Amino acid sequence: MNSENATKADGVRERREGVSETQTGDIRPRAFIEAHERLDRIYSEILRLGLERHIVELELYGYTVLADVKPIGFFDDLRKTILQLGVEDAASGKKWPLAGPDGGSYLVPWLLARGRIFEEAVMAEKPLALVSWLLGESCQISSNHGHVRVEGDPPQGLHNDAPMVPDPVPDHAMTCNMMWVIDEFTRESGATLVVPGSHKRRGHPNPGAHRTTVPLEAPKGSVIVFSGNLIHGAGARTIPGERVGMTVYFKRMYVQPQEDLNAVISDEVVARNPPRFAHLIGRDNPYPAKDFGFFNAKGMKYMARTVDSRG
Ligand SMILES: O=C(O)CCC(=O)C(=O)O
Ligand SMILES: [Fe+2]
Repeated sequence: MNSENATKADGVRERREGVSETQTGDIRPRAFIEAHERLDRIYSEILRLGLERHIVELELYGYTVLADVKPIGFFDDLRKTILQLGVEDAASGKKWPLAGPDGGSYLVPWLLARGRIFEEAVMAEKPLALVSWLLGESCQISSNHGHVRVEGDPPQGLHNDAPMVPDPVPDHAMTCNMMWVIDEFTRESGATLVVPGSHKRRGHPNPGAHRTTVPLEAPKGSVIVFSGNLIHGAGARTIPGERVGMTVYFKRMYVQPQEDLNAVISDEVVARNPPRFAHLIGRDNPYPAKDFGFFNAKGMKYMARTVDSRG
């Protein structure tokens, strides 16, 4: 390319990427600087909240257990609310069995659209900082479920949370979960079973993987965060009573959500929450385009290039 062409090409690039040399003396494209500012914010949050140990655990094992996320009374309220919504689902013929028609375990879906307490849970700063570490600041909520497991049902099949993605799944997580431990997780109570380190395997489980699992034991009041690449599944409960867990399932922006929460959460609910809530539920998604337009411009900031998978 001759120098005249090079200058022209630079001019085009500057207009497209918003080079900001004249304002700051920093010649990097603005979109590139903004992508790094997003990383800086993730880093500052980890340090501010003292979560460094949890980052090491996520890296080594693919999961980590957080304490002191909310007062224990908050977990009691979650339990009461989830069980009440389960009763309402059953009454209206919408109970979602988790272990076939003869099993007693069930799912309580769409929680984020069904009570203010769930809005508070999804915005809890410690688990959200770890989710942002795994998926980047642009991540969104895919679904929010109560998982009620009772004695007598078989364990859930082992899986990763990358359904429909062929092996090898990407090195980085495309999804991850907060698992709110509303009742103590022990082997007997039906704790989630995991294969530590399997998030590095980049694949769906092999036959026989169940022999390599350990229960994710955690006291009531914990929040477990785990990579969507981790091999896991709910364990079998072998004692009376119910194990209530709650997942907030997160995804990268380009993954389809399990629940179209954006369609059912009102503007009033969005307005009473921190600004990030709107993005988390998909208010500013660039796609799908609406009203015969090309894209929603509010979401375009996340489409800039980055050198990091969190960008
Ligand atoms: O309930 C659990 O322990 C795990 C649930 C789970 O992994 C899922 O539903 O994908
Ligand atoms: Fe799962």
